[in-house]
Amino acid sequence: QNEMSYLDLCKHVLENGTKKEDRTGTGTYSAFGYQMRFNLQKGFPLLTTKRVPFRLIVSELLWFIQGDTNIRYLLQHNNNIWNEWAFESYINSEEYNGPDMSDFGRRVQHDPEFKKVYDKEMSVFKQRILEENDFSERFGNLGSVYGKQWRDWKTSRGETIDQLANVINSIKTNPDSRRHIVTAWNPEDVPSNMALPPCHTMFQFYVADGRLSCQLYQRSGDIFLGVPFNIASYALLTHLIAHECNLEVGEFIHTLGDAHIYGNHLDQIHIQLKREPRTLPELLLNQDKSSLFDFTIEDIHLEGYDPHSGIKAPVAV
Ligand code: DHF
Ligand code: TMP
Repeated sequence: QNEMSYLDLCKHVLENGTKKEDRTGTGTYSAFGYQMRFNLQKGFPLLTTKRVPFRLIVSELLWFIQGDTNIRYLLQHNNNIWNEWAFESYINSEEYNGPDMSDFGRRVQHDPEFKKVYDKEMSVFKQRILEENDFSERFGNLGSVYGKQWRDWKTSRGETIDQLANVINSIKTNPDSRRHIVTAWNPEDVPSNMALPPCHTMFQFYVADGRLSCQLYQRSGDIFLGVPFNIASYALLTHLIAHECNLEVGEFIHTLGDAHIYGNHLDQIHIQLKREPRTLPELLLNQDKSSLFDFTIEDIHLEGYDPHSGIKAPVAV
């Protein structure tokens, strides 16, 4: 069963992980180097041992595919998963003169009074991103993150490269190639030019027996919050590209560098590990669309998703 490979990852890190400090000051249990395989013929790998909000995964992936790096699109689709990283650059700017927001990610978890002030500032911030064009251009942009590197990689000669269009073209015209690669890791832009250096660093496609497979190298994986999103997101991308290239789907192979469970996610992970995985859902794509670039949220549906209840956890900023 596909979901077991995720649950095994959780167990592996609980049993073998090293207690390790991290950038966010939260503290993690971490292991280095781990690989999971998901057979996409055997259902769509959206976890059932907790509810994972698929609509957020769809809008985030379409945002990448469109080459967009501004959280305005996400907010328009009620997707708040990138807010903290845009907010961070706003409060560190000259323009911000509200209450002290330093270290907000940790303070909201322990200080209810501060949380009220933060929630208010965040809601004003979101409102302004949605309503004010110039504000959104200055503070909604996360920098040279995924969408930028996938669709609009800047070369030293001042040209741009559309890696995603190129890789689709190479899958169609030269399926046996060993060079179907997209990289989000641009050393020139790391770390100064972006909100968060890309976690999903590079991915490669592979065609055999009429099936398209994808392998992702993720340098850093937040096992409880980020990884379930990442699995579903790349599985969806593989389906969309297979659909455009008239191929069946093969496997999604997920290779992790620093695979970690945050210290404040342990209770959640233990709850999840006690649950019995259920049958995976199936993905339904609008058959009238063919190009990856034409897909909208309404063209992508899941059938038969019947997960256990959601489990809340704080995100480390
Ligand atoms: N930082 C950290 N520390 N971990 C991450 O996973 C992470 N992911 C980022 C950006 N920075 C990150 C982008 N992706 C959530 C999921 C993915 C994600 C960011 C946040 C998240 O909080 N998921 C919640 C539900 C959120 C909601 O419903 O709005 C979850 O329970 O899955
Ligand atoms: P880092 O840049 O210090 O590695 O912090 C990034 C954190 O975000 C780390 O916990 C991994 C997590 N993360 C994911 O797991 N998946 C994602 O897609 C993103 C953007 C981040």
